[in-house]
Amino acid sequence: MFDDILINFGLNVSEYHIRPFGSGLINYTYKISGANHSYILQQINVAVFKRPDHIDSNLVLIKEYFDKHNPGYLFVAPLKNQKGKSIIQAADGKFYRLFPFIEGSHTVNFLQDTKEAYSAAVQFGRFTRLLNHFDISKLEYTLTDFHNLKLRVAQFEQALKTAEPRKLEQAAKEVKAADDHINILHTYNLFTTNNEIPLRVIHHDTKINNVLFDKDQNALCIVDLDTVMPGYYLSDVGDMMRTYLSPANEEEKDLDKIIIRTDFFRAIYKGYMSEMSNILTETEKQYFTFSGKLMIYMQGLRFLTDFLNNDIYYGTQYEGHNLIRAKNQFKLLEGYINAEPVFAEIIAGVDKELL
Ligand code: GN1
Ligand code: MG
Repeated sequence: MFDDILINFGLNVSEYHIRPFGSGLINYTYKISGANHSYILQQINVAVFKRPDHIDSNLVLIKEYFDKHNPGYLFVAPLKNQKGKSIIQAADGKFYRLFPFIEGSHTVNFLQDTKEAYSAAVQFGRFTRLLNHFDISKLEYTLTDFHNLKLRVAQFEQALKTAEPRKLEQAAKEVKAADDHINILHTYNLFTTNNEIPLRVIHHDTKINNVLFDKDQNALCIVDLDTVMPGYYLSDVGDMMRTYLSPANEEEKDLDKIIIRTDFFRAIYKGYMSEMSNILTETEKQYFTFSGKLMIYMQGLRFLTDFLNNDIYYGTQYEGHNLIRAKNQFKLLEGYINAEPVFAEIIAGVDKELL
């Protein structure tokens, strides 16, 4: 398997051990381990990413920018093969890229320490800060309307029309929760039409397993760059809120385990702002806490929509998996909203410290 791809990069497959790697829900990822060097091979899911060449051109441009302006920055771009191409269509017709494996790095699926949250938030903030003068008009939208809540709500409403009655019954509580929080869409519509909220270079998938850590739990760099494209900073901060605050993640079935760790909120705020406070406009800053509501709500809707659509998007392991994920996200949303007064105090406290 993969012989034809590895040959393209001058590698002899017999010298490597290949095994599936990571816990992404979209692309297929393998670790290619060798005596001296190891690599990550990834097959792009073209059902999701219809234009793999767009992912590639974005990463090539950003890599060139970093090479010129911030040569020390660890940007894990796909490697170029012997023909100078960083994306290849293999004999099986599928698209692959090869990345260097960052030695000594590992990923985590759960955060145990606020230090990890702080360090990851610094990395995502730094990425957007370093690209503050990058011309975003050069970037392609690798997924159009990816974090467009208006569209996600419309997709949900469409799914309600076509879902099997049995599924609608099973999801009645979550459908109601989606409705109860529709004010999140109204706020979203306000900031997307506010011209003091600019588009920036945004990662769009800041969950913790997209960060590489060293053995001391310092974040080394960010990975999973397929959704790097123009967007709002709320996407990155909000998805950190969604995935770092609770000790149990989106897969957890026991909803009592979904709680909000406000000290992790503080770590995200401090970490992200240590890079971005001089870059963000005052208007953008006002939406910092809203970002979590936006992203948790959107993910709840996306899982719920996929459940109603018979699991056509997210990989699932059991019947009802996407409904469990949706329940989980709506529980998280409740907890988040209840903690908002505490978040406001934290922001005020940190701002004072930084003055
Ligand atoms: C997907 O590929 P992965 O697992 O990192 C999804 C994200 C969701 C996430 C939920 C392209 O990310 O938007 O937040 O699952 N990526 C895409 O776990 O849809
Ligand atoms: Mg990932």
